[in-house]
Amino acid sequence: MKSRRRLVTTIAGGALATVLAATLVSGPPATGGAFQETRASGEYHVAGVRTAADRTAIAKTGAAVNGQEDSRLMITATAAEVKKIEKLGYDVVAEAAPAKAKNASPEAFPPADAGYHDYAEMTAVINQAVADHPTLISKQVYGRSYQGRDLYALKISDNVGIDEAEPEVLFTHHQHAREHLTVEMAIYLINLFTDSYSSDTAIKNAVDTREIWILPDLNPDGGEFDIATGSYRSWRKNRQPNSGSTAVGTDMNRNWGYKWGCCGGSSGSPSSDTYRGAFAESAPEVKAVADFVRGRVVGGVQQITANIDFHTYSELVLWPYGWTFDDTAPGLNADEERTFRTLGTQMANMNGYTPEQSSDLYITDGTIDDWLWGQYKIWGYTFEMFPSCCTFYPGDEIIARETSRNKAPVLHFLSYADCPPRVIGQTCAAPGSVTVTNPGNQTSTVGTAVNRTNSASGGTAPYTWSATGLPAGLSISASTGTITGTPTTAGTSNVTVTARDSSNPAKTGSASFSWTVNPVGTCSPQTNGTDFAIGDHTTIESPVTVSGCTGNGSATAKVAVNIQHTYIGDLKVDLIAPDGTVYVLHNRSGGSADNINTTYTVNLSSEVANGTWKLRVNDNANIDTGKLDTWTLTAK
Ligand code: 0X9
Ligand code: CA
Ligand code: CA
Ligand code: ZN
Ligand code: CA
Repeated sequence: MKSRRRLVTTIAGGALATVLAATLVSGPPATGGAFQETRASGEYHVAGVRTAADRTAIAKTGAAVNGQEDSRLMITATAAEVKKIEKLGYDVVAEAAPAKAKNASPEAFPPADAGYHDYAEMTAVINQAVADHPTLISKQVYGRSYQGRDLYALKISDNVGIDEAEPEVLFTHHQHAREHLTVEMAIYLINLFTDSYSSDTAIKNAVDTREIWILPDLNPDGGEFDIATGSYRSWRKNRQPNSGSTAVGTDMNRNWGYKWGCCGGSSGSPSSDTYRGAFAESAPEVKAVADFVRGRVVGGVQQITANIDFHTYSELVLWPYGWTFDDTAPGLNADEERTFRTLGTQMANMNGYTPEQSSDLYITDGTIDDWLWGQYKIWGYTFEMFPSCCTFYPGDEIIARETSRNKAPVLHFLSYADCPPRVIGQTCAAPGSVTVTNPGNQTSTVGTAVNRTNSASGGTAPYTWSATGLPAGLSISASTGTITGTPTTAGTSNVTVTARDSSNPAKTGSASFSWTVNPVGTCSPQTNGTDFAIGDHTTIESPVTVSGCTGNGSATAKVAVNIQHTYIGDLKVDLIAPDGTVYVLHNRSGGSADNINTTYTVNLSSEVANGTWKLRVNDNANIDTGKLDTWTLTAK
């Protein structure tokens, strides 16, 4: 088996000694100064930790596991959690508080780390990107943090203003306040996809064929709190108070609504750094993202296919599940596990991280990747970024190197987002489709009622029908596909009717046509769009009223007829003038052919145009039947 980098010492002895300058514990170390009342936990390492079972036992106390170096496990823990870990028989050692130059201006990074972006600086970068590339990137506010900060989602794609049928890929950043490098990762991706679009064909291809969502800062309150005093506070959670406790904050990555709190992978104690919250999605910042993801269900189909959730640190590529040690479990079969592992390993080979199932670290429950997969089968990965160990606060000089390090894996990931199982040679079966009969272009008149039924085949009936672009006054019945109503405004609309397989919502079909609504009282084409059933041995008559014309009809008048019938040799079709004159359009020709979809030219120069005309259809034989769908008379 491949040696796991993160379990191997990678820091030179001197650096290690500095990082681990530590004293044996006798209570939480003093960090946080003026904000001591909210700072229930401190930084420690636990000695003699080697297995996922060890780490899970320690995580179960509620301590947040930050990373591992040799047999030392870095944690953030309350005094009570430290006691529990000691009871398990481990030695717990407090870390020295990180020494960083104080910063004079509040809510900004210390001068030595000025290359990092606080919330305001991140917002400015986003706004600049949108201003520079308005056709490629758009910004929306998908919610507000507990303290009221705007939560931003950036969409990046060609035709960014249109919701196209392209795989949507979600990048999420900064669930954990102190993991500031993840915001830099978001900024790197935003700039990469926009600034390099016209010069880098791989970028252009990714942007053109995908709809990329970047949520750059899931936890702005926590991030601002972490830097607010000029000394890092090592804050992890959001900044939402907890009723009945002085301890602040929920661990957002234990608050998602799939197997929330199931498995000892989170804490029920508000003072814990892995506090799961009072209920799933109790953190407004988690609820906002979850609502955003739910909002990407369009026509019953989740549009987002894949996600990377960025964290620090440990240099890992992780995949579900976190709630169980088992590689496969309900909702995650062997092929899916192999897909996760293969794509995860390929990405790790590109950035030099270590690939593993997330529970190989320790059991977690209520994490974003388990939720995305468990709820929506979104291929969700967690990246733990630089360093391999042991700090959340690497200097700003590493930002460019450690963000661009993920360019290749992110592009690779995007290239498979249409169908991740392709990575193991599988295809993603096309859902199939429903065929909607195109009714042809439609005409009607303001104030005259319309009633036309659409038809479809393939898929599983009954279909769910919808339509876009219907003329004002008309609507479609979701269960029958019948368009009814009375047009209120003259004009031409482009209508698309869609039928959706009732048992497989991914299976759809649609037809597009134009619908012209003529004003009343002008000499305009007249349509009867009401369906008339044509039974065996029956005659039906469908009227239209022409008004606003002067004199007689045209020598080349048009009669457009749309009949659905399974044997047109049964049919005689006549146009009857207002005075009763009969013009034969179709007389039992065509044998067993289906449907009449024909525009006839008729000499109406001896007929007064105005008045009520009829289309008469007679069926004179058994077995085959149909309906008059629609017909239009252009008398002049
Ligand atoms: O504990 C976490 O939430 C992540 N580590 S961190 O140090 N950034 O806090 C790891 C989560 C791993 N589990 C899953 N991704 N399911
Ligand atoms: Ca697009
Ligand atoms: Ca889309
Ligand atoms: Zn994290
Ligand atoms: Ca018949």
